[in-house]
Amino acid sequence: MANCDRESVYLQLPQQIKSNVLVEGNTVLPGFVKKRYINGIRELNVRGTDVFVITWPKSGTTWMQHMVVQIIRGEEQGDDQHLFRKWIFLEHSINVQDTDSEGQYTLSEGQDSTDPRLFKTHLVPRLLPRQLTEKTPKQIFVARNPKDAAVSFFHFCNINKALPNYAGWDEFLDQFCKGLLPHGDWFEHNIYWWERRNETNVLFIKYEDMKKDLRASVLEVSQFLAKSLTDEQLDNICENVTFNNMRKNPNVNPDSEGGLGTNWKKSNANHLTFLRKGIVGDWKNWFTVTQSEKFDELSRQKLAGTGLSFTFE
Ligand code: PPS
Repeated sequence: MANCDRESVYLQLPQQIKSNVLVEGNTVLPGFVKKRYINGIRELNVRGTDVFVITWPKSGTTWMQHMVVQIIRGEEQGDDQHLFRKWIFLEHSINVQDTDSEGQYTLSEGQDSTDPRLFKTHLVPRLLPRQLTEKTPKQIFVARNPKDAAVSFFHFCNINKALPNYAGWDEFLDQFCKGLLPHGDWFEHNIYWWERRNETNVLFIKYEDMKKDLRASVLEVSQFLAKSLTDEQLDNICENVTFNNMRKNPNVNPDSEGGLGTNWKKSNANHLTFLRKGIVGDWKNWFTVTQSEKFDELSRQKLAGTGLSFTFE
C-alpha cells in the first residue's frame, strides 16, 4: 500500500463506504468490528489448546471450519447446532458478551468455556492476539488465489448487509489492488502466513489444493491436529465437506444462519448464496484482459522473492 496512515487510507475510500467501515491504522475493517474490541482482541488470553482458522475473506474459511470441527469433535450426527455457532468469529460482535466504552472485550460464556475453543478470523497479523506466538495454538491459514478470492468477495459484498456497497466490479478491484477492502490487504495476510508456514503449529493450505485432492487435504489437516481418523471417518468427512453436501446441509450452509452468515441486502434479488460456485477459475468471468494483466504485474511485484504461487484454473 503506497500510503500508510489512517488519514490517507480514508481519503482513498469510495465516499459511499466510509460510514460502513472502521479504519484502524492502514487497515480497513468492516463496520461490525468495533474500535473498542481492538485492544481486547490483542490482549486475548490464548490457550495452547485453541484452534484458529485464519484467512483473507472468501478463501475457504467455512470449508475448513466444517472439516476441522468434524476432525476434532467427530461427525456429531443428530447435532443440530449450526456450524457457525461452534466457532468464535473473533472480531464479530455476535461473540462478544459485553463491551463498554473502556474497551472491555469479553467472549460470551458458552463460547469461552468450550475446549478446545475454535476461532475463525480475518484479522491482519498485527491485530491478532499477541499470545498467538507464545501459546502456540494450532493455526490454520487457508489461502486462495487472489483473483477468485476477489470475485467471491465482490459477490459477498453485493449481498451481505454487514459489508459496504461498491459501485461495481471496477471500483471493487481498484480497492482490492490498493489493499483497501474490508479485512485488509490480501498480500499482507498471505505473505505473512506463507513466511510462517514451517512453524510446527502453523498449517498453510491452499483452496486450490483442497479442490484438487480433498482426501489428501482432510488427511493433512487431521495430521496437523494430531487426530487419527479411521478410513471410514475419513471417507465420511470427505463426503460431508463436498460443496454440494455443504450446500444441502442446513446446519452448515451459512444461508440458514441469519446472524453470521447471510444478512441479505435488499438488492439480492438473484438470491445469490454464500456457497456460490465453489470453483477455481471463476475470475475469468470478471477480470477483463487488461485488468488481469495489470493484476498479474502487481502480483509479480508483491510476491517477488517469496516463493509463493497459486493455481488459477
Ligand atoms: S468467509 O465469509 O470469508 O468466511 O467465506 P469463506 O468461507 O472463506 O469463502 C466462501 C467461498 O468458499 C467456497 N466454498 C467452497 N468451495 C468448494 N468446496 C466447498 N466445500 C466450499 N465451501 C465453501 C464458497 O462457495 C465461496 O466461494 P465462491 O467462489 O463465492 O463460490
